[in-house]
Amino acid sequence: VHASDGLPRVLLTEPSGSSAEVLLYGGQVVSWKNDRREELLFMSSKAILKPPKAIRGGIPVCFPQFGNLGSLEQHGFARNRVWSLDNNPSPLPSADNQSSVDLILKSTEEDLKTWPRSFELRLRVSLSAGKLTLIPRVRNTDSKAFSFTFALTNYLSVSDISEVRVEGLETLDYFDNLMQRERFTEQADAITFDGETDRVYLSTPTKIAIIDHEKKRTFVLRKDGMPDAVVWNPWDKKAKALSDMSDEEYKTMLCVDSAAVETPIVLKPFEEWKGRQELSTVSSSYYSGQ
Ligand code: TA6
Repeated sequence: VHASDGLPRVLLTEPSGSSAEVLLYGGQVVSWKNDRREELLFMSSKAILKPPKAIRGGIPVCFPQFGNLGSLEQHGFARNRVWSLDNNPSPLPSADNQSSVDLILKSTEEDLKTWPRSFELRLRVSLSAGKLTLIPRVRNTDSKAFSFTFALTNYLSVSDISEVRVEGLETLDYFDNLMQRERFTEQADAITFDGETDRVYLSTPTKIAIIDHEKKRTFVLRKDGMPDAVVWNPWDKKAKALSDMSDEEYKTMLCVDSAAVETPIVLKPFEEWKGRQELSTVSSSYYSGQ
């Protein structure tokens, strides 16, 4: 763990030359570089890497509430807390030639005031050639059941949002956050972007492809335990309104989140929920929807 700018972080590397950086603040991945040292995640040039502000980029963890669907601050408080290294992670099969770190956030007296449930939130971040895997787990350490909503907000770096296509969400139902969460059904071909987009797609398939024509790169998101997917681009007006995003940066980012939003996850005492997401990149010429 090193702390160049006062923020302790873990640097993961693996033999083929890719790397990832995870901050203890927010348990947040803030960088994922491929074997050619290209940064694959978006990080705003105006991101504020200082508590209690959420960091505008990388992969923020939204827990125990996605969005402003409940009484907590937007996206809950896990991304605004300092996590710890989890020295005794419950045994998770760790595949070989992986480089990984286990982080943990436990409920504090302070948090119990705003969200009166005691929990242990764990996150394993694993790096292997061409793949970044996140395994979140939530254990109910309380004496009564509780429910929560959850998301991993993947800020993907793209060359030009107007050249990006998303495949895998065709014909699905979605809530449109720009239309008071009214429910719509996606049309039958890939999603493209020409304006502010803020949707929660429901019961998505396990694989979603984000195809960046210019960079000839396709991100493939595979997920389990998180049935929904959020697709967000603020576009120009909303980007101008965000103090931690410069006016033009919306053109080079797209959020595609693994999420459990429509149906909150319910845990009985001592039960544990486990999610999983794998982000990988393939060259778009190679990717033909397989
Ligand atoms: O991911 C969708 C969303 O809820 C958008 O409505 C937008 O608010 C975005 O999250 C970013 O939220 P944040 O609190 O990180 O500024």
